[in-house]
Amino acid sequence: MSDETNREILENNTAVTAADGSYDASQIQVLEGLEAVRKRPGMYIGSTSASGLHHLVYEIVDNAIDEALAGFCDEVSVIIEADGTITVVDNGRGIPIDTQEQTGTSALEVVFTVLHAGGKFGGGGYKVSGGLHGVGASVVNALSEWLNVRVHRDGKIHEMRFSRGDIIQKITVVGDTDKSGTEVTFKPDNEIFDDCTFSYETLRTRMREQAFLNGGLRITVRDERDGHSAEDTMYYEGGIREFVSYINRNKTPLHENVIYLSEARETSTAEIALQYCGDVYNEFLLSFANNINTPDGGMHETGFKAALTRVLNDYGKKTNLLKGDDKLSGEDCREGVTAIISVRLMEAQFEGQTKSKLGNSEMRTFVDNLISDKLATFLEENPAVARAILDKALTASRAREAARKARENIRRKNALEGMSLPGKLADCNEGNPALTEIYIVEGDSAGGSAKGGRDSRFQAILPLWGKMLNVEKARADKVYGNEKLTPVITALGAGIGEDFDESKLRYHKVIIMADADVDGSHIRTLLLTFFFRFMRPLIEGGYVYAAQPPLFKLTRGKNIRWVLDDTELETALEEMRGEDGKGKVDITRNKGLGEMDAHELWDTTMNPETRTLKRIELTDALQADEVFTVLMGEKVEPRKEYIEKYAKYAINLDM
Ligand code: 28F
Repeated sequence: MSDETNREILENNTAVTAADGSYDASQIQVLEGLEAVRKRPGMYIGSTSASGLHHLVYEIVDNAIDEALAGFCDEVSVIIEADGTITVVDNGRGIPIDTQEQTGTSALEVVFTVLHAGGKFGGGGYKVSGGLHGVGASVVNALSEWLNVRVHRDGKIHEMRFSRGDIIQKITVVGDTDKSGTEVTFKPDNEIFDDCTFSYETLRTRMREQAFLNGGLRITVRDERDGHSAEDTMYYEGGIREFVSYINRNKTPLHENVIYLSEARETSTAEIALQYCGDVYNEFLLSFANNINTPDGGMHETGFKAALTRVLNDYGKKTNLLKGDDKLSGEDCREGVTAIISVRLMEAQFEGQTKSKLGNSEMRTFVDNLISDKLATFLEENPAVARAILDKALTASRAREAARKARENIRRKNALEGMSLPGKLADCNEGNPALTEIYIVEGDSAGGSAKGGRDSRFQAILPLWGKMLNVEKARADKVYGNEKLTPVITALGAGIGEDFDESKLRYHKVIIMADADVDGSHIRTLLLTFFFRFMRPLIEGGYVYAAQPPLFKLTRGKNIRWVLDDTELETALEEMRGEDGKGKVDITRNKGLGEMDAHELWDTTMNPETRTLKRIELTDALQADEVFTVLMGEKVEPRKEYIEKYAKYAINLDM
């Protein structure tokens, strides 16, 4: 509704009139309401950026999903039309078009012109879904250059058209139909949105989530823009059970079937789906209220966590799995769990800065009671599953306890006689860490020539032996006590995890020197993953480097030359062949550090004047971590995929 139209109406008092010709408060409310939306769109859809644009679609889809929740619709389609506009269709009853006596308007008109219309607030009572907290279709209408709605109902197709909230065509029968449902097409207003381009991927991802949350509802997303054509249909009979299975698809579940608990009450429902996995140590919890994701949690999550901890502890005590004063903490009970909590309620209160925390306290007791009753029963009826879950929680608890003790005794040791440096460490003379560097070398032979070649004034050598602990599978307690990693921790002197103290670092260059073969790449990946997971500031601070030993050895008679990589190979060859270019030069690939004597190692790889060091960025370590997780994780499938995908760039496997 444009401003002058409003002013004109208000001044001349001619009006948007109701059937009986009166001009009443409700019309003014409509005008002011939609005008307010256009003045401050961010108040209603969060922003006018891409996320606000896509919220327009979610609002309309939300109304269709309400119709599904009411039990009258089982298919929704979202189409990005060839011209970039959006159409949403449902096969529900169709919005009522009969005119209400007292207001002279139809429910159809109300839904698209009155703010907070459509039973989301008070009245209708059947809408419990959320959209952007129920601002309804009228906001979409106000922010659309045009919007058409077609209702298939009672054998006729009834159409109404709007522009920026103004009615430009009252309800008109435009055809016959043997179907029922509602179809809305709209073009976002480019006076409001700087970019009106919809993202298929964004819509598909959100619709997949909605299909999981509304089991049995078939949602189709289609892109008809030229060059984009795509179509996906999402349908999950099992609802949030299948959501959990989808999230766990690359993991190893502890128990075959997803645990599903639900309860329906007068004006609210709660559903929980959960499944533990043996090969993960973190918790994955997603919660929703009225189909809206609540990343900041709130009362439903609080109820879930409290009840889960209580039920597992009670079961542990009753079955004697928990001895004496053993007590599982909340995080012990949630280690390895994937859980989806979905609640629906009438007057959902969303709190916090980003309105993503559920405030209704009655939902805490509702979910708590649901879990306390039904999970306890499930455990009684499924002792094998219960046992597996308890064992996982118990292990987590003991590991946490061991980590605490290990941390304690490292602190005590530090406090008492300071860390005894590892026997294998060949330390340097310089005391100022800013001037010193430590080479972590794979294997004793390389370690030997590194010790021989180094400048002991400022270079320390720490030879590592054998394969590093597979930290992907280890919790903190294993790392603290591990005899292969402890030398690294004590040599660096800065501790690990939350104890890491950069000011205690004994060297400001930590150089990983490993062979350029797969073994070397393995030890480098393991070390980077260890640093990434337990000494992240070391990487963030730019202290970590990878030595770059020469890849090629050129030999002509007595003359030997080491070449860093293939970029320098050509020039080095020409120089060695001499002026006539006839000299025979042998090229061999450097098999490993052990091939070089101490002098060569110094000259090519350790001498600050002539060496090349690669500083490790966080991305390198992150990639190492991902490579590590895939290559070292339990699942064979992702590893196979990764190797197939990267095999042709063998070098990438070498990080
Ligand atoms: C593509 C978007 O908006 N679908 C909708 C309905 C159905 C009814 C309804 C909607 C009741 C009084 C507010 C039909 N028959 N899809 C949609 N489908 N709204 S929105 O009623 C409107 C509310 O005013 C409906 C009987 N009861 C309700």
